[in-house]
Amino acid sequence: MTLSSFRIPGIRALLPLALTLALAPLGQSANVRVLMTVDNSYALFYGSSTAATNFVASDFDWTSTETHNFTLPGTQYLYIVTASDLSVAQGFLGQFENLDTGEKLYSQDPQWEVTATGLGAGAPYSGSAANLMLLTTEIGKANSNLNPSGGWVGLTAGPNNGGGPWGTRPGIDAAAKWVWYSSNGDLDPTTPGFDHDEWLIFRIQVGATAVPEPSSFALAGVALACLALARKMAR
Ligand SMILES: [Ca+2]
Ligand SMILES: [Ca+2]
Repeated sequence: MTLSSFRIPGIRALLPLALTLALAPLGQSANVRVLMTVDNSYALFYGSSTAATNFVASDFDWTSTETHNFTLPGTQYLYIVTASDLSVAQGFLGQFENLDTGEKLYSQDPQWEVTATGLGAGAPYSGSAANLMLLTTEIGKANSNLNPSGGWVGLTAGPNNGGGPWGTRPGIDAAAKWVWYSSNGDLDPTTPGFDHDEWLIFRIQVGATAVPEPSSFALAGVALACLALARKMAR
């Protein structure tokens, strides 16, 4: 037995382990706190970029602020389904905190995307299998740009919390703004009441680690070194 043929199997056995450890920290869970309300109704879900997998809550009263605390299993998308009564005003107002990193952002954050289904009534407001499938289907259409908004687009901000016609919604910072999708170029689609191709879906990615932790770099380096060595010795 030569030296090289003895060592190669050992290195190859180590490779999957090293790669798994390197990738694990990027998908770590995130404890999230959401304070929000919508004129007139919403449902909060999370899932992947292509599917809604979990229902969190729904609410049908714009005057009440809801608090939702939950743990995301890893890097996920929050999905917020919204619809209005097409009367007076419509808007989504909220603040979102990652309790692990201390990050906080508002409903008008440029990381949000919005899409318009144009389906009218029948928005998914529960965690039933049918509703998860309906939302997932519409996410798929948005990802393929096959809906009235032409896919995911930027949202349009209206007044800050405290502005009309809603007044101050309790528990949400004054820095947060009411937002909506503008189907007609209206610079403030939150008033007057109008059907901007409802129902809408807002989404944002949460838990993404922009810069891998030092341990990830180190482990990835080990994996790459193993790979390079294995290739060299296999020649
Ligand atoms: Ca509410
Ligand atoms: Ca309304």
